[in-house]
This record gives sequence, C-alpha cells and structure tokens, in this order.
Amino acid sequence: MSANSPLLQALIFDVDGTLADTERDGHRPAFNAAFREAGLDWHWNEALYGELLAVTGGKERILHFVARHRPEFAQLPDLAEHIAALHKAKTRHYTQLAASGAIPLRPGVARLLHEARSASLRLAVATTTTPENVAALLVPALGPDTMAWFEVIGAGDVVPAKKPAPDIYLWVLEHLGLPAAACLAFEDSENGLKSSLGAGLATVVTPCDYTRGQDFSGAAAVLDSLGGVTIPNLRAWLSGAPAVVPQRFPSVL
Ligand code: XBP
Ligand code: MG
Repeated sequence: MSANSPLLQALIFDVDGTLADTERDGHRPAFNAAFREAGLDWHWNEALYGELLAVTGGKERILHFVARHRPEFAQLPDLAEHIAALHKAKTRHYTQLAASGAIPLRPGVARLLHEARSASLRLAVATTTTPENVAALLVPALGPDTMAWFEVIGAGDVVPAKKPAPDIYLWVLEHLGLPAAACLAFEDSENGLKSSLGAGLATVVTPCDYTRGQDFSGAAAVLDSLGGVTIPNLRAWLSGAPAVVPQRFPSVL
C-alpha cells in the first residue's frame, strides 16, 4: 500500500442477494402469499420474478407488474393504496419466513462480519428492501445483538429514488460521515453496482442466482462468494489491487 492509499474505515453491505439469497425463496413466495390472501390470481413464478427484479423495491415491482401484465388494474384510482396494502402483507409474510431462520446467509458473510468487527471496521447497510426485513434476516443467523453492529442502516423508502440511483449509498455515506474513498460496498446485482459506483464507492460483487451474467464492469472484484475473503484482501481492493482471492480457505468460511 502506498502512502497515498485510502484507509479502509467502513464496509457497506447490500442485503438481498449479497448477504443472503433472499429473492427466489424469500421475497417471491411472500409476494405470492400476499396476492393469494388478497384474493388475486397473480402468481410470480421463478422466471417471471427474474424479469421483475429489473425493478428494485417491492411496491415499485408490483406497480411495474400491474402496468405490464394486469393493465385492467392500472386504471384504479386508489391503486397506490392497494399496492401499499399488498406490500404490507408481503412484508409480514417475508419477515415471518426470515425470522424462522429459513434463509441462510451466503458463504463467508458471517465470518467476514465478525472479522470486520475485530478489525474495528465500521459497518453499514444500503438496501432497497424494507427496514424490518433486514433484522428479520440477520438476527436468526447472527444473534439478538446483530443490528447494533451496523452503525447506519439505509433501507427502503429513506430515499425516494431506489437503486440503481446512487441516493441510498450517498445517504449512508452522509450518515457515516465518511468519504466514499474510505469505504467498500458489497453488491450482487448490476442495479446495485450502478448505485454504489454512482456514489463513488469501490465495490465487491458476489453475483447470486438471479444476477449471474449481468454486467459488473467497474467492480473492484467479482467473486463467487465472500468465502475466503480476508480484511487484507478488502484493503488491497480499495487501493485498486487486482482481485485474487487466496484459495487456502474452505469456500464456506
Ligand atoms: C432488493 C430489492 C427489494 C426486494 C424486496 O434490491 O429490490 O425490492 O426484492 O424488498 P437490492 P421490499 O438488493 O438491490 O437492494 O419488498 O421490502 O421492497
Ligand atoms: Mg442486492
């Protein structure tokens, strides 16, 4: 590291797809349960959901689906209220599922969070998902005190423009009181990467099932998982070193 290299001070994590593979078997069935409960015959299968993921944010995703696939509903004068109610029910189903421990963290995530804490790195979250979903996912996997590990949690509607807009990362940086050059972001999707790069953040990408094959140009590293990634790796990537992960660790740790 040269004398001018930035000092890594904080790690900012996306949640869905990055900390856990939540979309196919977490968010998707929760949306479908909410639709069923409301008496709608809407069903998002795996392939359709993959297409709908181009739109971030659950309420925005439902609106996009209606516009594309159920245009007869698009004219309802109180459509926004209907969508808000559907989304509230979806969040209830998702948090119940996640809180049961049914959605495991991705390989390397728990270890890296522990190592980052030991190295006194500050932790933050920058996600499009609803705030209560974050705790529902992390607490069963990491313990009751987990949310206190994260100094700033940027989630859901705290900024109106969701990813790929950079706003959520800019909001988190402002609340951390840090420049982008002192932080690393972790993402799994092209939309997420556009958002973090737009905020000026060096970004480590671990694609998930739905995002593999997307364009990750500009990422500091693109890896199968965070298994084997060390804090020295992260410091090196912030300084622009090529992404070579040592293979001496089992990939699940
Ligand atoms: C996550 C999302 C979210 C979740 C659903 O994107 O797009 O919409 O799919 O969450 P990212 P809500 O990982 O890029 O932040 O239904 O709570 O919005
Ligand atoms: Mg994501």
